[in-house]
Amino acid sequence: MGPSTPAAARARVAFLLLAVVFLLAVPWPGAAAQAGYRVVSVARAGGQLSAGLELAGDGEKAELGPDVQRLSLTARQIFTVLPPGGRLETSSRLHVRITDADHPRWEVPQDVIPREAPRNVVLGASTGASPRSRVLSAATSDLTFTLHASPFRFTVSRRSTGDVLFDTAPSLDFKDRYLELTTALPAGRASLYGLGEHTKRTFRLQRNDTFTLWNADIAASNVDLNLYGSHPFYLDVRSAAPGAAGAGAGAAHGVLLLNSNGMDIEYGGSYLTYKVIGGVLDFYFFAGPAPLDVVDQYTQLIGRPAPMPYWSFGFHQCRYGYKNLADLEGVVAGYAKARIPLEVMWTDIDYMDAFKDFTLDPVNFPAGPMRQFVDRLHRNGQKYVVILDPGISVNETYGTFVRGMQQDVFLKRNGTNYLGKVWPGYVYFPDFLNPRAAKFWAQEVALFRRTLPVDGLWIDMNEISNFVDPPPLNALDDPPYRINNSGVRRPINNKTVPASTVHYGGVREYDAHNLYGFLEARATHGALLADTGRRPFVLSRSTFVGSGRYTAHWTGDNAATWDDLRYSINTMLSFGLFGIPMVGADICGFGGDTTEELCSRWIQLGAFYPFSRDHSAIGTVRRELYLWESVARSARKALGLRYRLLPYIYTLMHEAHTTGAPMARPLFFSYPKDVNTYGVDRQFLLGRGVLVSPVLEPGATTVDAYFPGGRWFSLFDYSLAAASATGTRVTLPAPADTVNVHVAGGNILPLQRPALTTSRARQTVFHLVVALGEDGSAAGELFLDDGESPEMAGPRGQWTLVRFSCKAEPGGATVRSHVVHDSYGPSRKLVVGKVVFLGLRSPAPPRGFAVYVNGVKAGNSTGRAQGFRGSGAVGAAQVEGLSLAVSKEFELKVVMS
Ligand code: MIG
Repeated sequence: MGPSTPAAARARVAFLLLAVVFLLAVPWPGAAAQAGYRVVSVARAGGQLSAGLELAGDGEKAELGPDVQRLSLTARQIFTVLPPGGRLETSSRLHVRITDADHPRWEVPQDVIPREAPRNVVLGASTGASPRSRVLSAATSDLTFTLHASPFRFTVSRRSTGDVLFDTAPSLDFKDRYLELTTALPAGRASLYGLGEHTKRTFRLQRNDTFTLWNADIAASNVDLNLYGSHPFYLDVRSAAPGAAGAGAGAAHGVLLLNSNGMDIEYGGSYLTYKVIGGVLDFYFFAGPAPLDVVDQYTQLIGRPAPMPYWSFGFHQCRYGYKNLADLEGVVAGYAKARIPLEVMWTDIDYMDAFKDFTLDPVNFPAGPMRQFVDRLHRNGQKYVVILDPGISVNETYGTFVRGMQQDVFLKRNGTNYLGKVWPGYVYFPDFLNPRAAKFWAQEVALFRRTLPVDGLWIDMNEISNFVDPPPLNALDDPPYRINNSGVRRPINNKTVPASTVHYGGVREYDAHNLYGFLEARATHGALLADTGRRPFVLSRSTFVGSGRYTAHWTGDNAATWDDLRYSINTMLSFGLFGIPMVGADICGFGGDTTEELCSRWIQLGAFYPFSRDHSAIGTVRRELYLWESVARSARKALGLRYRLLPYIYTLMHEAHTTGAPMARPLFFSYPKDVNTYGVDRQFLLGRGVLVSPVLEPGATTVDAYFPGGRWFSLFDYSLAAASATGTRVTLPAPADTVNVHVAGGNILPLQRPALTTSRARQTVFHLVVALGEDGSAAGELFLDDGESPEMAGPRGQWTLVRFSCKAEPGGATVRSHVVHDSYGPSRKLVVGKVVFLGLRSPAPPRGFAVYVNGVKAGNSTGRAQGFRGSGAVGAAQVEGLSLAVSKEFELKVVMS
């Protein structure tokens, strides 16, 4: 390292030290000698480093087109402005962008991902001699960028540990329709997650995994194929710092390639290669180091997940193939009779008149009776959601079509509306990049809701799915590099809108293809918000970076197989990383005939998906949960616990909305130092400390569960299932009606009573489950609002946030509440009626205990101690008959005797 000179601090950034360090260029390990580009000029201003690159040598891969001669690179730290009174600004994000120096190129539009653009820097002319390499490093950031001059490459490393996080090969390709960049990874030390949407056999990336990103209507039952959405983001957790065996494990960072073009990403264990057919190389690095920090930093850029209405955390029932209104009514009645919670009834394309959006089949789903049906659902505290497809039937007698033509909102190719074919036959597709299309869509939604006041909308087929294969019209339809579409390098036009289609503003479908689902979700969210004034619920099949701001996601067309049951965990966890925490798979499997046992095990898992919906395909056996007694038993038990956990789950929604934290998380999110958790994908956490360990195999009556270090208590019977210092495997009983769900010591969970609807459950008293850690402490929180105001925890909103903490003392424990915010009026009427302490220590089994509320001995509470055995025993105490106002701070003490 050479001398460093302090640079002028940016006006907003006090004490920012920018070190410019001159380095000797170090060749990329194992790289071929011939170079892609070399650095010809460098400039630096504030926190930004700019460089001019020039093609070195004759270039390569001529069959993919000529190389761009001159590139420009910018690297900059992006600083987060903390709220007034906050600490020094810090940078947890590094932005590196490489583009054509002479011609503008397609980039993800600013209104899709609003972001600060790099400053334009005029670079001096090439000096002929190669400038020396440079380092961009700030005292307030853990990420260091190093520019290597000749051949050009760059590295990103973690200042605090010296770990190299990203390390590009010199063999960069930059052509008009082909960009290729490879980064080295420390095989064995890097565990990668994310990149999608793909169904994968494991959650953690495996060597030789490939990811094609090109939104397609390909069934989720296919592993390793490009599916409905595109998320070029991964999280990398390192198992140890370099050279320090085992030490420093658990530091995570994230990498986004912000690019909407088609691409292949190849993971080779020791490297990752991006092969992209357009756009620019626009990388964002997120410093972490905790996994939760990474998703926080990522969703700061791409947008926080939308708050979902409280009711959407209830159970949903759907099917493709419900015949008529009587069929729907029968299903609603079936759930009520079986006393299985049903919050939301859904209807697929069957309700439409000849598959036309915003219409009702006059024979099987007639408007008047349908309206009465929805009113009845609403009176019963239930909701109704229907599907919409983007294609608008080309039909002069269809009002929606006529209005769409008048307003000129459809996608065009070769100067005329592009004609596709989907369920209604020939269709035009609204161009959601056109602001007129979003307006048109909102009008249609509002008109339809006057006939049928649906509570949410389900948007399908928005990849866009097309039943025809459009022949190529121009070069865009057949780019020189064929991405691995559908695993067989199928043309990119296959079963979708052709790449030569033109959007508003001249944007090419070639570039914007992967954005369609995002744009439709945004329009649909806006339409519902405008018409209802309430918090929208949108479920979209197709997604892109940032879709979580508007929509939930289901994993698409899985099949009723045990493999699909298992893989649903991988996809759910991936979408948590993508900033779309409200996610679930079709419970009991969509395609094929399910079996009683599979359906039973599926609801045991699916009851803990953030989005919990049973759905199935037309022509397959029905799979409503009441149809088999054993499935009904499983459902009552698992959904019973889900409904008890609703206050906790909804509090996780608040956490997701404010910090990007996934609701369903991999184990390493809470235990990043425990490398044994990195490969766990048959179990997952809800929030920080609720562990779900489902049965995923036929015939099994036990489940092998991994419990990270600490104590774990069953949420069904409060027994201690595991306690270890560093993690342990336990074979748990899992009889037919049982799913294992445990809470980790250290957590306090807010619960309510189960009920058949969420509105009923919300009227019951609260319980606290206080699971004490080994250190005798526990903490948790409770978020409350009306569940349907558009904003969650907004500055003008009405909401309450209460934090609970507990400390064990010799012979007892004290739990305290702290009201952080309380503007939700009804919170004053809500009370905690019961507190369960798990993991109390007692020198001998207690004979009884005394309860003190705010220091005064409580006479009216009752309770019992359970599970204490022998001397130095650990057990539980349950205190009932309490009436502690949620919005008033309290102190509750139990003393064993
Ligand atoms: O071509 O609307 O993934 O959930 O039931 C199939 C009918 C169209 C695909 C969706 C599925 C839905 C089905 N749809």
